[in-house]
Amino acid sequence: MTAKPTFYITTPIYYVNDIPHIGHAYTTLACDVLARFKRLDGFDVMFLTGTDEHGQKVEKSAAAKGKDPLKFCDEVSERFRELAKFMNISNDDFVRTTEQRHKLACQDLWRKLEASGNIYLDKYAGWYSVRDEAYYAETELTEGEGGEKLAPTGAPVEWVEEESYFFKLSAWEDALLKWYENMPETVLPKSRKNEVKSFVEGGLRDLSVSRTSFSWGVPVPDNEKHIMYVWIDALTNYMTGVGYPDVGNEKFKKFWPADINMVGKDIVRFHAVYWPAFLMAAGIEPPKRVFAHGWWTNEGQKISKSLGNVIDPFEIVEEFGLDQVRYFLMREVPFGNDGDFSQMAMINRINSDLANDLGNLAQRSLSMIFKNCDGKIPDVNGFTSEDEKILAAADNLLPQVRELMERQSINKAIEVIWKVVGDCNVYFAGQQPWTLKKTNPERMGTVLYVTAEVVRQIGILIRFIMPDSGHKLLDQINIDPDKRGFEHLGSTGRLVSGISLDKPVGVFPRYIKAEDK
Ligand code: ME8
Repeated sequence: MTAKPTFYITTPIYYVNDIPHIGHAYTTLACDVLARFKRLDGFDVMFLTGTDEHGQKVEKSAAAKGKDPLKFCDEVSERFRELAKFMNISNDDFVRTTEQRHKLACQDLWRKLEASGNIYLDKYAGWYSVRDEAYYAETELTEGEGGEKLAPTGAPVEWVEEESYFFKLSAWEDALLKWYENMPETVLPKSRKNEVKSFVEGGLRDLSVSRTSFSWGVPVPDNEKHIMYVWIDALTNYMTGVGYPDVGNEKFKKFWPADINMVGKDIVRFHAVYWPAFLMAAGIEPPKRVFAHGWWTNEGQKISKSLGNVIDPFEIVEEFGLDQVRYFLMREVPFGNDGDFSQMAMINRINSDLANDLGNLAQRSLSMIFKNCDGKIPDVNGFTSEDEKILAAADNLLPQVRELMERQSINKAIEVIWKVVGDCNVYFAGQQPWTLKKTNPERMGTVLYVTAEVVRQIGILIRFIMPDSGHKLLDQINIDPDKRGFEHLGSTGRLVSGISLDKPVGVFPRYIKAEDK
């Protein structure tokens, strides 16, 4: 048997200074959808997420709550794990940067950087933002209303002066520019690639990579006065997850380098400049792709704790349903662009795309089979050109969806699936099986067969977006659990006439506001 192709995808690891919100849920969900797609498409998948637990920001948050940092991290990290479970996320591992395996990975990477002459000891004097955990040049700063200095992100900065190790980032300018050029799709979307490219072209300064003024971090090997800069620590998690520093282990050999490091646009510089530079300097292959998606706002406003408009993913899932939220977040916005979360938009998607379009198509056709065909998938004696056209549309979906998913165009992939759902509704309405019931029951059977067959294929196809609902649709037509993979799409997996159905129950209920119920 030939080995399956592999696919390694990662989310950013989230800071535990705050509880999870919709932005975190979004990134993790997008990775889940990509990972599930690949698994269904026959790949051996490794999907990693986790929490970023070191650094000043986390240390300060723990202190503000009067908690021991590790205890504080345990609690918040657990919340991120719960969210993953709650949202049916299929991650294969969950890395915490306070784990011993991660400390070993960081220290090994550090040693490699030191041994290759890429790290030196000096003194740092400059601006630092704890909120962003980032260093800024004087020229990048702006002035706040009270005359205070602010980072380009609006975060406050403080002056830091301390002995520090530096990474020779300046030496990696050419290598990075070549990497962007030779691997044109290594940073996506293109606009993000242009952004990092011009940042590098503007000249890179060496990067301070250790701190001595606090202790919540991974100690620098052989100089424990220093802890590693939280970003060198955090980025290394992508290697920890596949067993680094043991590069001879099966996982590392199989999955490195990652196919996609998925991030939000806020942290593209860390991932598409610092990270590949660290790796190249250590003689390790950089990721195949860094994809930076867009930013969600809430009813048009920036999401922020101080504005009090943070969207709790647990709450919206309770309110609207898990698969409904998964569908909305993936369908609403072209992946890569910014998006706005609005209750109206969510309700529209639930009631129109899910309840009306797909839900009704399944419910109407399967109910007719249940009532009028003895509860069995009807026999077919030949197809008309209209039947063949809609069957072909369903049969041809996978290659189109696959091509779009290769570029992480998740919303477009959903659109092409829903185009067939729409076309099938038009087919169903046009064929009028309810009229055929009296005039030509055999033809009615064929129309119902064709519609149920399209529903079967859609049920399999939507499993990467809405795993539970996909299964529920397939349960309605009693599809064998081991016949639900992508290899059963198309004409080879056609519905078998004579299969008995149970009484169909709706899979996608309409959303009705509590006060209107
Ligand atoms: O940056 N819209 O962690 P973090 C969309 N620990 N995505 C959003 C979002 C929004 N409004 N808000 C947050 C860190 N995100 C580091 C990462 S990785 C080695 C270390 C998502 O908790 C988005 O993916 O601040 C963003 O990049 C990430 O959460 C930032 O999470």
